Amino acid sequence: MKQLFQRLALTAALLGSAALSHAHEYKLGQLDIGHPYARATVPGQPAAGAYLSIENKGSAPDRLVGVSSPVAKSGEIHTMSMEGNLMKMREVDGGLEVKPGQKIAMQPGNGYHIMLMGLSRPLKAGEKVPATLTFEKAGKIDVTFNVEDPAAAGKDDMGDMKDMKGHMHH
Ligand SMILES: [Cu+2]
Repeated sequence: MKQLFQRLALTAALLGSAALSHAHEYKLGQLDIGHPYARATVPGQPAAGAYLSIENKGSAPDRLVGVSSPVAKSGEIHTMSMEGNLMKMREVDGGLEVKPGQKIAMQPGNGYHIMLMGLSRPLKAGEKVPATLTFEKAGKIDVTFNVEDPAAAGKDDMGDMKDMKGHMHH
Protein backbone atom coordinates (compact mmCIF):
# COMPACT_ATOMS: atom_id res chain seq x y z
CA MET A 1 0.00 0.00 0.00
CA LYS A 2 2.77 2.36 0.91
CA GLN A 3 4.53 1.44 -2.33
CA LEU A 4 1.42 2.13 -4.35
CA PHE A 5 1.05 5.48 -2.68
CA GLN A 6 4.63 6.36 -3.50
CA ARG A 7 4.08 5.42 -7.11
CA LEU A 8 0.98 7.53 -7.31
CA ALA A 9 2.77 10.43 -5.71
CA LEU A 10 5.63 10.10 -8.17
CA THR A 11 3.22 9.93 -11.10
CA ALA A 12 1.44 13.02 -9.85
CA ALA A 13 4.73 14.84 -9.49
CA LEU A 14 5.77 13.91 -13.01
CA LEU A 15 2.42 14.88 -14.46
CA GLY A 16 2.53 18.10 -12.50
CA SER A 17 5.88 19.18 -13.83
CA ALA A 18 5.00 18.11 -17.37
CA ALA A 19 1.84 20.15 -17.18
CA LEU A 20 3.80 23.15 -15.96
CA SER A 21 6.46 23.03 -18.65
CA HIS A 22 3.96 22.47 -21.47
CA ALA A 23 1.15 24.68 -20.25
CA HIS A 24 2.32 27.51 -22.38
CA GLU A 25 -0.76 28.82 -24.02
CA TYR A 26 -2.92 31.86 -23.70
CA LYS A 27 -6.52 32.78 -24.25
CA LEU A 28 -7.65 36.17 -25.42
CA GLY A 29 -11.37 36.33 -26.10
CA GLN A 30 -12.05 33.72 -28.78
CA LEU A 31 -8.36 33.37 -29.65
CA ASP A 32 -6.13 30.56 -28.44
CA ILE A 33 -2.44 31.39 -28.61
CA GLY A 34 -0.08 28.44 -28.37
CA HIS A 35 3.56 28.05 -27.40
CA PRO A 36 5.24 31.34 -28.28
CA TYR A 37 8.97 30.78 -28.73
CA ALA A 38 11.91 32.60 -30.23
CA ARG A 39 15.15 31.32 -31.69
CA ALA A 40 18.30 31.83 -29.69
CA THR A 41 20.72 34.25 -31.35
CA VAL A 42 24.46 34.74 -31.54
CA PRO A 43 26.09 38.00 -30.41
CA GLY A 44 25.69 40.67 -33.07
CA GLN A 45 22.74 39.00 -34.74
CA PRO A 46 20.27 41.84 -35.30
CA ALA A 47 17.02 39.92 -35.36
CA ALA A 48 15.40 36.76 -34.03
CA GLY A 49 12.68 34.65 -35.55
CA ALA A 50 9.75 33.94 -33.25
CA TYR A 51 6.81 31.63 -33.63
CA LEU A 52 3.43 30.83 -32.10
CA SER A 53 0.08 29.44 -33.10
CA ILE A 54 -3.19 31.33 -33.21
CA GLU A 55 -6.54 29.61 -33.36
CA ASN A 56 -9.70 31.64 -33.87
CA LYS A 57 -12.64 29.96 -32.16
CA GLY A 58 -14.95 32.89 -32.71
CA SER A 59 -17.28 33.75 -35.57
CA ALA A 60 -15.49 36.87 -36.78
CA PRO A 61 -12.03 37.28 -38.27
CA ASP A 62 -9.32 39.01 -36.28
CA ARG A 63 -5.81 40.15 -37.10
CA LEU A 64 -2.50 40.05 -35.31
CA VAL A 65 -1.37 43.61 -35.99
CA GLY A 66 1.54 44.10 -33.62
CA VAL A 67 4.24 42.40 -31.58
CA SER A 68 6.47 44.23 -29.15
CA SER A 69 9.10 43.16 -26.66
CA PRO A 70 11.48 45.01 -24.35
CA VAL A 71 14.41 43.16 -25.95
CA ALA A 72 13.67 44.40 -29.48
CA LYS A 73 13.20 47.78 -31.12
CA SER A 74 10.25 46.44 -33.05
CA GLY A 75 8.41 43.31 -33.99
CA GLU A 76 7.24 42.50 -37.49
CA ILE A 77 5.03 39.77 -38.87
CA HIS A 78 6.63 38.19 -41.89
CA THR A 79 5.61 35.80 -44.58
CA MET A 80 7.97 33.70 -46.65
CA SER A 81 7.50 32.88 -50.28
CA MET A 82 9.53 31.55 -53.14
CA GLU A 83 10.55 34.08 -55.76
CA GLY A 84 12.23 32.18 -58.51
CA ASN A 85 14.42 29.86 -56.46
CA LEU A 86 15.00 32.34 -53.65
CA MET A 87 13.09 32.23 -50.39
CA LYS A 88 12.07 35.79 -49.59
CA MET A 89 10.59 37.30 -46.46
CA ARG A 90 8.42 40.32 -46.39
CA GLU A 91 6.24 42.05 -43.85
CA VAL A 92 2.56 41.08 -43.93
CA ASP A 93 0.52 44.12 -44.97
CA GLY A 94 -2.12 45.13 -42.45
CA GLY A 95 -1.41 42.31 -40.02
CA LEU A 96 -1.97 38.58 -40.08
CA GLU A 97 -5.61 37.64 -40.54
CA VAL A 98 -6.99 34.64 -38.67
CA LYS A 99 -10.37 33.62 -40.01
CA PRO A 100 -13.11 32.03 -37.88
CA GLY A 101 -12.21 28.39 -37.32
CA GLN A 102 -8.71 28.87 -38.69
CA LYS A 103 -5.53 27.89 -36.89
CA ILE A 104 -2.27 29.39 -38.06
CA ALA A 105 0.79 27.61 -36.74
CA MET A 106 3.92 29.64 -37.43
CA GLN A 107 7.03 27.56 -37.88
CA PRO A 108 10.61 27.92 -39.04
CA GLY A 109 11.23 27.50 -42.72
CA ASN A 110 7.82 28.23 -44.17
CA GLY A 111 4.71 30.31 -43.87
CA TYR A 112 4.54 33.02 -41.29
CA HIS A 113 6.84 34.08 -38.52
CA ILE A 114 7.44 37.00 -36.21
CA MET A 115 10.73 38.85 -36.49
CA LEU A 116 12.05 40.61 -33.42
CA MET A 117 14.08 43.40 -34.99
CA GLY A 118 16.87 45.42 -33.44
CA LEU A 119 17.69 43.13 -30.52
CA SER A 120 19.19 44.94 -27.55
CA ARG A 121 21.07 41.77 -26.56
CA PRO A 122 21.47 38.15 -27.68
CA LEU A 123 18.66 35.76 -26.77
CA LYS A 124 19.95 32.73 -24.87
CA ALA A 125 18.39 29.30 -25.12
CA GLY A 126 16.39 28.53 -22.00
CA GLU A 127 15.48 32.08 -21.10
CA LYS A 128 12.02 33.58 -21.30
CA VAL A 129 11.34 36.86 -23.02
CA PRO A 130 8.24 38.94 -22.36
CA ALA A 131 6.27 40.30 -25.29
CA THR A 132 2.93 41.90 -26.03
CA LEU A 133 0.72 40.82 -28.91
CA THR A 134 -1.85 43.23 -30.29
CA PHE A 135 -4.92 42.04 -32.17
CA GLU A 136 -7.16 44.35 -34.14
CA LYS A 137 -10.34 43.32 -32.30
CA ALA A 138 -9.35 41.21 -29.30
CA GLY A 139 -6.83 43.79 -28.10
CA LYS A 140 -3.56 43.20 -26.29
CA ILE A 141 -2.17 40.26 -24.40
CA ASP A 142 1.14 39.78 -22.61
CA VAL A 143 2.87 36.50 -23.45
CA THR A 144 6.23 34.87 -22.82
CA PHE A 145 8.46 33.67 -25.62
CA ASN A 146 10.55 30.67 -24.61
CA VAL A 147 13.96 30.99 -26.20
CA GLU A 148 14.95 27.75 -27.91
CA ASP A 149 18.19 26.62 -29.44
CA PRO A 150 18.13 26.85 -33.27
CA ALA A 151 20.37 23.78 -33.50
CA ALA A 152 17.56 21.72 -32.03
CA ALA A 153 15.02 22.98 -34.54
CA GLY A 154 16.19 21.33 -37.73
CA LYS A 155 18.03 21.74 -40.96
CA ASP A 156 16.37 24.92 -42.27
CA ASP A 157 18.47 26.99 -39.95
CA MET A 158 21.27 28.14 -42.14
CA GLY A 159 18.79 29.48 -44.66
CA ASP A 160 16.95 31.31 -41.92
CA MET A 161 20.11 32.84 -40.55
CA LYS A 162 21.05 34.21 -43.94
CA ASP A 163 17.59 35.62 -44.38
CA MET A 164 17.74 37.24 -40.98
CA LYS A 165 20.94 39.02 -41.87
CA GLY A 166 19.10 40.28 -44.92
CA HIS A 167 16.68 42.00 -42.60
CA MET A 168 19.33 44.54 -41.66
CA HIS A 169 18.69 46.23 -44.97
CA HIS A 170 15.01 46.90 -44.38
CU1 LIG B 1 11.53 37.50 -41.36
